[in-house]
Formats: sequence, C-alpha cells, structure tokens
Amino acid sequence: FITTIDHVGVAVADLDRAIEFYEQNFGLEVTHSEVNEEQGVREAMLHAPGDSSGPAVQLLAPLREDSAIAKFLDRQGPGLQQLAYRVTDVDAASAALRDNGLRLLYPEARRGTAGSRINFVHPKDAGGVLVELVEPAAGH
Ligand code: MC0
Repeated sequence: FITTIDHVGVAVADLDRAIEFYEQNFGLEVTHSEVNEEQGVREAMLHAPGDSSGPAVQLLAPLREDSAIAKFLDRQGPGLQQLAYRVTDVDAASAALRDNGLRLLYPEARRGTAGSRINFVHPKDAGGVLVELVEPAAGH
C-alpha cells in the first residue's frame, strides 16, 4: 500500500530561518506552506528544483507550547521528527498495520498537508521512528 516516500519531517524552532538555510545551502525550493491548527504547526514543504512530485523535506515549527513539535524540540532539540510514506488508502493501510499489532495514533484519519488524510504509527512500535501515512487529496 506504500507508493513512495512522501516526505521527511524536520522539527525547527524558527520556520523562516530554516527555509532560508535550506534554500541557501541545499538549493531546495518551497513548493507549499500552510498552518495546521489541529496539529499545532506552521509548515513548509521543500523539493529539489524540478522534482515537485518527488519526496519532500517538511519543515515543522510549533504554533503552541502544548503541540507535538514543541514537545519534541523541548526534549531533543531540532532534528528529524518523522518519516512519511505515501499510501493509496490511509484507512486500509492503518487497518493492516493495526492487524499487525502496531499502535496507530488516531482511530480515524485526520487532515494533513494540502487536504491529505493522515495517521501515524507510534514510534515505539516502529523501531524508534515516528511513521506517518499520507493519502494525498484527489488531484495531488
Ligand atoms: C516521541 N518519541 C519519539 C518521537 N516523539 N521517537 C521518535 N520520533 C519522534 N518524533 C519518543 C520519546 O522519546 C519517548 O521515548 C516516547 O516516544 C514518548 O512517547 P509518548 O509519551 O507516548 O508520547 P509523546 O507525548 O512524547 O508524543 C509522541 C507522539 C506525538 C509521537 C505520540 O508526537 C504525536 O502525537 N505525534 C503525531 C502528530 C505530530 O507529530 N504532529 C506534528 C507533525 P522514551 O524512550 O523517552 O519513552 S504535523 C504533520 O506532520 C502534518 C501536518 C502532515 O505531515 O500532514
């Protein structure tokens, strides 16, 4: 059910400064940015030039002190926070992983970047990696 790596998420304290760093040093380009209130993040997706449908780096900055990203930054500082796989059907993928005994964080998929539907596998059930499942919105 996994079609590709959708993105790798990096927790940052200051989104604008992080974007500048990735543009200036790695030549990546911002292809999308948004605020996700439910997830408590300001985020930007960056791609290599000409590869806007390929895997992205997702920069994630906290909106609130009680958000997942604020907690991550407090505990371990900035760095890799998640690995996101693109799936064709997040409900089927979540059900299959639940059947394998892995804990999914949400009973039902929630809204992710650009209208996608997302769920997460708890990092303790995935070798210390927070795994996100992303079903892109139709047309994306
Ligand atoms: C915590 N742990 C991690 C981790 N976060 N390990 C690897 N990667 C991470 N990102 C480890 C801690 O070090 C600790 O290990 C143990 O997990 C704690 O588990 P917990 O007490 O159950 O949980 P919390 O309170 O630390 O929260 C972790 C959890 C949370 C993954 C449940 O961050 C969460 O709900 N994440 C899902 C939502 C999210 O990440 N949103 C931001 C991205 P020890 O060994 O010390 O016990 S939003 C997004 O990504 C959207 C916009 C999108 O892409 O579309």
